[in-house]
Amino acid sequence: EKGRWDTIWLAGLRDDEPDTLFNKILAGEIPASIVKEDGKILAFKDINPAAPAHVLVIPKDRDGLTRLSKSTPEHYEILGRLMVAAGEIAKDESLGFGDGARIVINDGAKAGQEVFHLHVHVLGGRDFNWPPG
Ligand code: IU
Repeated sequence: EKGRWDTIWLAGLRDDEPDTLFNKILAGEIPASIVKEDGKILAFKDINPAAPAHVLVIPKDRDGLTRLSKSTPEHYEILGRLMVAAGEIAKDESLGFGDGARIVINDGAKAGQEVFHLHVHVLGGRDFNWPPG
């Protein structure tokens, strides 16, 4: 079976950080419920949802983006794609989103980041508090 890497040009060439489990999802080696995909991004349901609707949006090529604070102007394009995809998902009623979503990036372990492959959390289907915990 063909892996998802097939669509990724120059994948990982600028990135020598350790792989994460998200690479196995990208490779189709562990199952994920995929809700959106194009050549650059993948969105899938969080395996341990923190809200009735909880989707993660990731770049297929991590390209050094273990966390958001590693981003540089070279990442403008992929970061825009991630944000637009997150906004589209956030209004998708078929996924359980309604009027309002919490869109979160945890940057670093202290902020709760566990998987060091940049991901945008799109949470919905309930009310959210501010400030976040
Ligand atoms: P965090 O921002 O790094 O804490 O978020 C990681 C998320 O990835 C967390 O919500 C996990 O439930 C989720 N996740 C997943 O959906 N599938 C996986 O195989 C793994 C983590 I590993």
